[in-house]
Amino acid sequence: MRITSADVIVTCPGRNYVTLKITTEDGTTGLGDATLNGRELSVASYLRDHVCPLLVGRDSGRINDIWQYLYRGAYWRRGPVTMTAIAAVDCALWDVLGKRVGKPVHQLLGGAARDGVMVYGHASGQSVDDLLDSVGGFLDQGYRAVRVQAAVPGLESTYGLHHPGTGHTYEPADAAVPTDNVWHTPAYLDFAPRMMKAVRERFGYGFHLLHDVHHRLSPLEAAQLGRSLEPYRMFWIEDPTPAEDQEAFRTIRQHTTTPLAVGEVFNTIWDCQYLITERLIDYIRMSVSHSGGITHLRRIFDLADLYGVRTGSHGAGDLSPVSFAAALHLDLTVPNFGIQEYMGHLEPASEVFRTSYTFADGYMHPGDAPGLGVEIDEEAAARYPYEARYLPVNRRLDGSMHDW
Ligand code: KDG
Ligand code: MG
Repeated sequence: MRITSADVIVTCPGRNYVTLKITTEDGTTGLGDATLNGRELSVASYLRDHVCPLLVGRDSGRINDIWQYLYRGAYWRRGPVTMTAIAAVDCALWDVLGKRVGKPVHQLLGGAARDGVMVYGHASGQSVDDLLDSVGGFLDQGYRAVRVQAAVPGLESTYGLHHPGTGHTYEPADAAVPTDNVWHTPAYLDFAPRMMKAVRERFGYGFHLLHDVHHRLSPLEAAQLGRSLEPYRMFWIEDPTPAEDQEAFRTIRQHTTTPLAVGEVFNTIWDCQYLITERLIDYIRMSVSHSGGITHLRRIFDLADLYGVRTGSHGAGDLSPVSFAAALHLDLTVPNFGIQEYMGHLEPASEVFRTSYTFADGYMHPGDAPGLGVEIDEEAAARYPYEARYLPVNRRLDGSMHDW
């Protein structure tokens, strides 16, 4: 079935989302998420100016060929903008295919390998007491895994805390010019084990405990952190060091048994090949929508399976419900699934995106609607025009830049 149009929808219901809508000659539509936080318009332009015109007239069922055509055919390859754009096309084509044959995408991928997808929620607090309340709330809702982040005493701001009034969704991209945050590693290294101790003392060991370091430590600092957290039996620590220095993970691994997760800033199989084949990580956290879509992420997960690395896909609120649904379909089918991040979306996102995924007892399911199971209301999307918003930046106490 030929593609007749490919349109880009940019909307800001709570935060910016870029969505690609592909339409075929029988009127079937498919959606792909093209959101790249803080760089949204670059992907919108890549699609509108360079990809959409090339899609019209192509056979929507030749998903593998279109993927290769966009990847090899651009000559310039890899990188977040390119791979997010390709991902949007890929997911939209899987959505079209599912709707045309009347099956959910997970069935097209060979069917479910599990009954549900274990997700982790995001507990956070301005103090340890606040954090404990937040963790308790997630456990009461049935979550089996919780990520914990709390304000580091002495620092004015800390990564990963939800804003008052936003429930448990944290949204750091909140300013038209990036906000300056201040970072001090010794304060963090002192606080992190005390935070985990408080959580385990209050709630015990009957659930998975996760934590995101967000690329802020040196290899030896990360090794110290990993060791200091060993008594609390973490499910993982995420992004302990800046992800591009892959040898750093060998250093961390030599010193601690705390499991390591990384990948939300990676875009292709080449970015994680070394980490996986050298067995330097335990979980690969790439997202469907920043890593070339279902077609490419599936290959990455297969490579990871050969080396005992499990999946733990990025599922922050800056990936749209379309991306989240695609992740759930893939998660349901892969043998080496580990866990899925679930942050949810700020309102009024549900006015714009109608979803069919469900949560029960700590597990999510993408539903059995044909395709990905997400629809976009374009009239609602038009009510929320794009707003320039950036992630914060981090500076050390002496004013020099640090990784955020
Ligand atoms: O856009 C950046 C966010 O997606 C990122 O800060 C969220 O680290 C993140 C996570 O683990 O969800
Ligand atoms: Mg993260």
